[in-house]
Amino acid sequence: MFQISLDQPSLTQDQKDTLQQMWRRCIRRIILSTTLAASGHPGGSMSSLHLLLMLYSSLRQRPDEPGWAERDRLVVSMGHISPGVYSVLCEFGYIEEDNMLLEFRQAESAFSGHIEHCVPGVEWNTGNLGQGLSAATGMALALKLSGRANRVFTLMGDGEQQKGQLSEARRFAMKYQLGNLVGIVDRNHLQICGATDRVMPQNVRADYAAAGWNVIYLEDGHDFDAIFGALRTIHQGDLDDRQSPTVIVARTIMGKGVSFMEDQAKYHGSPLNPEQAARALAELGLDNPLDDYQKRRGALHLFQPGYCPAVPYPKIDTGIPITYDRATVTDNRSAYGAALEDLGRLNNVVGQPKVLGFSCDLEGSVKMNGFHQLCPDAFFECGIQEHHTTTLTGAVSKENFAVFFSTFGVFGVSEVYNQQRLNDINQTQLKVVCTHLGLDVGEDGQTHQCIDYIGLLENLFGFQIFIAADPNQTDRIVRYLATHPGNAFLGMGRSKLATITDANGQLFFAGDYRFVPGQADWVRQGKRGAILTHGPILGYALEARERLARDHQLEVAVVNFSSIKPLDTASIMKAAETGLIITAEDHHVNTGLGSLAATALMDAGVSCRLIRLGVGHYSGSGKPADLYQRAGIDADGIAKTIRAALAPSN
Ligand SMILES: Cc1ncc(C[n+]2csc(CCOP(=O)(O)OP(=O)(O)O)c2C)c(N)n1
Repeated sequence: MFQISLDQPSLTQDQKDTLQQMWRRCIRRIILSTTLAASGHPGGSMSSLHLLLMLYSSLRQRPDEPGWAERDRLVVSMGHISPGVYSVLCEFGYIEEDNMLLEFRQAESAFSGHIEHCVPGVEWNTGNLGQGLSAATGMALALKLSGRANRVFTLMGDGEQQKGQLSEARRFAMKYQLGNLVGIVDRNHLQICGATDRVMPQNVRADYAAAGWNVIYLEDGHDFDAIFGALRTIHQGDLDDRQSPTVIVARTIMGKGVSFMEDQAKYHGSPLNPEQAARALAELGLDNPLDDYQKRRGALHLFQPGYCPAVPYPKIDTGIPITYDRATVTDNRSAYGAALEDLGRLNNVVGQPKVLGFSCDLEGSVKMNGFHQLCPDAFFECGIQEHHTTTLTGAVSKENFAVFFSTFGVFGVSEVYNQQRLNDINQTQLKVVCTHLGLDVGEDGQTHQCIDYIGLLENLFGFQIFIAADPNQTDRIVRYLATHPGNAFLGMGRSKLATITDANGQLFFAGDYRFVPGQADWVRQGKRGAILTHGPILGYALEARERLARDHQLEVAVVNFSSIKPLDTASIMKAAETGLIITAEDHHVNTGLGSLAATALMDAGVSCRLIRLGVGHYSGSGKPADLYQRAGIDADGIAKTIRAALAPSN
């Protein structure tokens, strides 16, 4: 494999000739692939091509072992330059040219319009601009924590610099002194709608400098010598501040290499038609195999199998669960904090943490302070920068750490839904533990009431969704999360809750209890109906049940759905045997457990009366008990609904 050492003083003529030949093969692939697909982004790909070639030439990498732990990471943040990335990957033995040209943008192919990590050599799926720097920052933090000397590079667009998440990432990288992080900005001064200065003026270099980064400016981002020089400067540590991250801002030309494409915003996202492609290839003195590929593309699907990178996950000792007795009344978030502290005590040694905690200026509220005090090198205060933190923590979670990110539900899910979605797509292993869910936020009012988390997270195929009912269950779910790879959400409210007991008065979520995803908790049995619930409403449901049994001889079952995804549909069917299901939840009534139960019943063709209770509108400020009463999901509301449903005339 062609490899350039950054220890050598300068590029040799041989190396420059080789790079130039590579460039010619790559520009040919960019033109051919986009014209064959009749879509794609040739302009930006050509703009970044010299940068990509020099980067891949000097990365620490093993193409035959793409997941090699000691590799440098390269996050290409503008996923739309996929033709450029794939072209270069062909040069370094990651993929085959024929596969790329025949499959680019075809259904089922790994070679999507925006880069995906199922192509070996691609580190992170991108396409939603503005997130690559955060992902790279996460990788850089993880490598630093692991004591590894490798670097993380991220190539970004200049239009992309307009995204606010980049400012968040810059500040974080500076605060945590990520000297192993290098940003490269393809400064072609164009974006989809024209000149970057017209679309949205910005001073890219000043923005990085203001955040404290080292800034290197290249007047010609197509000059291999200059790019090599900048990378070498960083490698040699010849910087104003070696502990700080560095950005290379490289002046480039959109469509570089083909006269009629150069500096034309149009070619950001428009391919050449076959005649134009023929003209471009002729101008470059390259052959034109379009017809041949066109025929083969229609007739043959090679389909490179998607590469599935193995993602490491640490071995975590979960210790012994803490049991909160019946006399204890505490909040689930304190139980979370205590369990996390336990995990830190059992698994983290100074300088070598395995369990990491991140929060966004809400450390005390989400009860991470005990963990922070115990493991100061494993806790990261990210400031009010949730978009960055979501992507950052996702990236760290793929680097052999158990990562807990905590904030209020409204900031960890609703605010950053798309970042969580990209984490899902990137198959991260993040544990999102959110407090202050639903109306249980204290008296903060509408803006803080996260009543949509189930509906939102249900869209994310890989996220498990758990909700804790009491401190004992919280403790056990947290320990479960720590040992299981994959993305998971654990939600809880703010209030103090009594521990849940069984019909005999014994603690329900202690002793032999084990948290099992996809298994609902039958807290009470009953034949006249079944209340399906979760979180803080479980206590109210139990109270409603006791009243109905005592005062009206109506015995209904109470089933707690701590696992929303996977969902225990068998328990829903069993509940349906009673003839009446009431779902009661501190969640938007149309997108929570009630809707999931309705769908499950319909899917199974099971007919049962279903009454859905939940939050029907934005609620005001108030104590949760008062808000629950108004929403009809307190004990009174639930009991009344059941009585009415079971009244003889009904
Ligand atoms: C968050 C987000 N908003 C909008 C888009 C649509 N989009 C794709 S590329 C692009 C322009 C990017 O400009 P630049 O970063 O300069 O890349 P270049 O044009 O140089 O390839 C836009 C707006 C997107 N992909 N992501």
